[in-house]
Amino acid sequence: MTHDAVVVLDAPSAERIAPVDPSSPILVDHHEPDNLASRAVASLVDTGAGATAELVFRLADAGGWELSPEAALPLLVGLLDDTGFLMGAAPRSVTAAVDLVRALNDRSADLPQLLDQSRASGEQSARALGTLRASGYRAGDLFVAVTHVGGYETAAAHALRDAGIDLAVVCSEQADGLRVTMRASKAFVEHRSLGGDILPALAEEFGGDGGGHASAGVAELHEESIDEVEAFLIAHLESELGLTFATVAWEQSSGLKWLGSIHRCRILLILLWTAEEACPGLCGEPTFFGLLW
Ligand SMILES: [Mn+2]
Repeated sequence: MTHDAVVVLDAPSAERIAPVDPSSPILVDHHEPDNLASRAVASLVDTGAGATAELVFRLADAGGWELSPEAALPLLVGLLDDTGFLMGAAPRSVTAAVDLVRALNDRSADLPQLLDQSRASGEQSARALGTLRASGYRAGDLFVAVTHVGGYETAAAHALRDAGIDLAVVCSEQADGLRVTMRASKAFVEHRSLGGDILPALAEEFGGDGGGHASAGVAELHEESIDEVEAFLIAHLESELGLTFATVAWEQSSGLKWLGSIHRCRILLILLWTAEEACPGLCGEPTFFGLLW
């Protein structure tokens, strides 16, 4: 196939677009830069952009190209979907969205069905199973959860994030290893970037590819054991952050313990009462038990 140029969109590494392997691509991306950045002949990379669609919009805008409704529609869907409907988006992303809405014209009627957010049933069970299967770690205010699902990894990660977990790690088995999907809180990102630090470190340890954004990313690892990945990740986080993680297991609260001991007292009393009934005088005055009861 002959071509003048290869434009790579929304992918920072050659591994992410394999088996395509362009030697000198034009790169448009908003992920943390990886190995495609050094071989690109021209690039528009901005990790502050809400979506790669926003960068395409900026190119069109800067070039003075007219945005047809047919072009504006997918760009707007990309921008809204990638930013979670502009939740926490930068002013520049919001401005781009407004311009794209304006360019929609009669295609605006197509928007609702393209942005349908109702959850598929598989997504619901991934959220539930991912949460139930999670093992938890805590260091001070920082919570980490590691879990595994069969699919809808992103949904499972969001469920854990919704529950207040700072670093949600969702593993899923693939034909040749594990996919590890991560989402992180702002508090976590202040320490380390998922796409810049954590996921590449996993890929380096186990082989494969890892990257993405500061707070969201994925690694495809040549490793089948979730336990191995989990152990390495926690040890890596401990050495990188200078923290010690404790596993979070279910602990009986002191109130419940107290209720438990009351329950044990009652069982003891019933036993004594029964003994007293069987052999009167064995435990002293029966009315004493009656009062206690
Ligand atoms: Mn994106």
